[in-house]
Amino acid sequence: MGFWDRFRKKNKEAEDIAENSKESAVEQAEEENGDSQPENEATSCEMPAPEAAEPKKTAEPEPVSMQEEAAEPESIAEPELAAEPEAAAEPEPIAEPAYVPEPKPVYAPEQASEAAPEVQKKKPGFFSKFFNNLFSTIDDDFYEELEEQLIIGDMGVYATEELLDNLRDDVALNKIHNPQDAKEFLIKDIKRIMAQPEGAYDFEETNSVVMLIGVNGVGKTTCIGKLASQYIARGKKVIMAGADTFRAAAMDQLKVWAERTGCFMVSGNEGADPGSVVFDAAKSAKARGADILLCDTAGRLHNKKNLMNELAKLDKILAGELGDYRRENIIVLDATTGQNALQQAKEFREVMHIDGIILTKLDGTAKGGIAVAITRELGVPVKYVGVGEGVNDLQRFDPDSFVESLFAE
Ligand SMILES: Nc1nc2c(ncn2[C@@H]2O[C@H](COP(=O)(O)OP(=O)(O)O)[C@@H](O)[C@H]2O)c(=O)[nH]1
Ligand SMILES: [Mg+2]
Repeated sequence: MGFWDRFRKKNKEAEDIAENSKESAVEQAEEENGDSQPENEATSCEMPAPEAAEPKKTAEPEPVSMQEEAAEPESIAEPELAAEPEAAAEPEPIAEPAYVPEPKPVYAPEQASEAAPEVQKKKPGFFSKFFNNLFSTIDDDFYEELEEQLIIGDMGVYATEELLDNLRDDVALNKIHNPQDAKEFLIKDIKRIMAQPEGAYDFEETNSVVMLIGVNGVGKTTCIGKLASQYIARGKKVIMAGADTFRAAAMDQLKVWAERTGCFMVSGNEGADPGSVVFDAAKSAKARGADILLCDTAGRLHNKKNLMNELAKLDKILAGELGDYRRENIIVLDATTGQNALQQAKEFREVMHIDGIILTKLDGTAKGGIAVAITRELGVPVKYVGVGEGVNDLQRFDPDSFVESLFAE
């Protein structure tokens, strides 16, 4: 059986397993929730207590808690949405050959400000071994093996084919015989795919509302906290909207970040209509003259259209209430989930415009290729990468150093 046959067979098996586990997760959640409906409670605005840990300079002396009138009580949150089907382990689509390098972080996190930033340890990139040890010349075996490595490294089918086609052209045109020279062309071509569009971060310099979407566990809430910290440190007035009202724990988690960063947060009680929370947050943002409104959302079942519609509703409310704010919808994807992350992005994109990607947990995988696959297939730029759980572990995406880290020796 050829490589592609094996690849397709494995993919099919993986899809079947994922589909079965999603269905059973939904069924289980429905059983657990039964018919009980959560109360539709009024949305409240809360301000972290002034003694919050690590208050940043822009913390406002607001009242600890103040009630605001809830927006038109809309249909209550559907309890079964809180299921987390993504927890089902998605098997790796391809068996890895023996020489695949040990998984090591692909993107060395920047040191926190206390540490010396120059002492960044270079880790071997996912493709370093391939170019170092295996081939001394460029022949059919070289291309075949490179293709397999690019796929295993999560580059995706489209990017892999495009990169190989371009490489063959470059090799012929420049009469290259040495794989090391081919590597340089390959690096250059991946950098081309990953180049940031102009104005990728313009939203940070104007009034804007940034909504983070993505399935459960990818790191949305954590990213809201990290972003708030960065923006507040830059003197911006930030408000958080806790629109993940499906679980009380989700609100508590965001509250911790609000307290840590000294950020004003609008939230609802468990089961409250997320639309009401977002509506109130938008009103607060206007009333308080916020620079940036950060909206946390629930991690929904990405394959359920009706659930996506809920997100689309939030999108519309924000557009209606904050027409003069710039809109930035960012999908948060977990780099360790490989091709599954690409699939999630495609499904979310069906219901709303996506302006950027935050790729989290790059510290937990050696395969950064998923960033290339997503950018190539969706044409959406990666704007930030998560490289750890700490408040400083979110970096602006730097395409050049990212691509070089994939090939670093
Ligand atoms: N190692 C690592 N863990 C992360 C990163 N981002 C988030 N996490 C962790 O992932 C888990 C889920 O994050 P959370 O923000 O609750 O995800 P959400 O369900 O999308 O809101 C938490 O334990 C986070 O600390 C990252 O970049 N690296
Ligand atoms: Mg969350």
